[in-house]
Amino acid sequence: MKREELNLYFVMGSSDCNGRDPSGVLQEAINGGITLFQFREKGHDAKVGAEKKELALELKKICKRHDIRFIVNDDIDLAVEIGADGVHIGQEDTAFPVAKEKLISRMIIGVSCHTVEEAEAAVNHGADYIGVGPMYFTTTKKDIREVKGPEVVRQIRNAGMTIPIVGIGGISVENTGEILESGADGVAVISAITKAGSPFAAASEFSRCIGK
Ligand code: TZP
Ligand code: MG
Repeated sequence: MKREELNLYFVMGSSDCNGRDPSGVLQEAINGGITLFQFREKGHDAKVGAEKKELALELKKICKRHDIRFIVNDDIDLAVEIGADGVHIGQEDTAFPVAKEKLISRMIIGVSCHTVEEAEAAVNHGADYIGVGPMYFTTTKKDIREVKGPEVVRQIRNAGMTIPIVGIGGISVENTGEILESGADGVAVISAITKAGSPFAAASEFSRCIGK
């Protein structure tokens, strides 16, 4: 994948949208300039089964219309079934080789990493990009690891890794600059867009700040 695709990575599921229609939120975010989308359907009221699939297909269609690639969080079977562009897996999710085996070739695989060691393992497995975080404190994900800030990204770059990196966790327009300065190719954002009064305005501000 082109590293520019990670510039403004929007991550979202229905429970992130404050009761708003996820399709509308996604459409606004796309209009505001997001460069990649991840469907992350989590939380106590998350959709499952047929409803989850239906929402995934709806959001994928919107992405496709605008040439934004559509990544599915964790659910490899769903990703394959609906012809997603890729998957994103965490350290506690399906092991990389198992995921790789199930996927259709050319599908993107992103991996969440929290340390230089995890990043090295992901690179060795052949990950297309890594998500590093949490950069800052966030209440969006309940089981977050220790907050280490952009310093981890700097350590990964200093260890010589050139893999595309996106920072995640508590990212706002205000702290985006320091994430990019640490060596990340972009920012992955949930609440700063989904909980904004105007997801369009929020995504537009990020785009301006990233300047690409
Ligand atoms: N992984 C690490 S932090 C996080 C995920 C999925 C949540 C990011 O959400 P927000 O609202 O942008 O802090
Ligand atoms: Mg996960």
